[in-house]
Amino acid sequence: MSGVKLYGSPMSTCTARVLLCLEEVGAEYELVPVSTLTGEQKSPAHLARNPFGQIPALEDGDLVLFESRAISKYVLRKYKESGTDLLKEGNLAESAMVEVWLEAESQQYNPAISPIVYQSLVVPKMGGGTPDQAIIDSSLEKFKKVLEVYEARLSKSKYLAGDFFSLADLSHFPYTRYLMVTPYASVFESYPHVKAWWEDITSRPAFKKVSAGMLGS
Ligand code: GS8
Repeated sequence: MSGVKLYGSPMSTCTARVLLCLEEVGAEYELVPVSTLTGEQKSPAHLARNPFGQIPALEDGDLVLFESRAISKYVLRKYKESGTDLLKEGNLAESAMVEVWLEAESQQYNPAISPIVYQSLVVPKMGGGTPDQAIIDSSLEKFKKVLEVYEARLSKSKYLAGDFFSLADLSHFPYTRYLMVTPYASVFESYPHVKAWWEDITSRPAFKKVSAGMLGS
């Protein structure tokens, strides 16, 4: 069976999410570089893969997918024979909890954390611009409220969806990884269960490998 092709950049958060899944299941894959630094994601060739002109996109024969969370589920389903079960689809309640915390990641956690990362890492690095402190401060307030919910959850179960590692945990990695190289990493110090969870998930070999390809490692 030939491997799948992932179009993206190892330093991009959404590409990293899919790379983690591919690594967790031990899939054979090719990472085809598409650089957002040169605007390649808007080229006709890439627009044919992702009509929104963004990375990542995945090609598996004639099947072409975009949206990193949807691609991640496809990868985990395709390679479920690997024995790595990060979706728990054999159990109705467990799989529902995976979905709940995946939604929490994309609808609550990500909107709060991403402006902090964007302002403090991307703005100065990419254009040499000055971070907007008002955006950082209001996002930090929002993020702390989200972390309070996570702290309560993780004081009851080892991982987000239950006492098992899942795609829900994995999906939080890319933006949190970048938060940890900003001056705001210390925000986690006030949430001991969240901090312990972060230390646990980042000790996984797949996380170490994908992290090494990201900025600031
Ligand atoms: C978001 C993709 C995205 O924002 C997903 O795949 O999950 N919901 C989508 N991609 C970014 C890089 S993420 O680090 C991107 O392609 N940015 C360049 C652009 O928008 O032109």
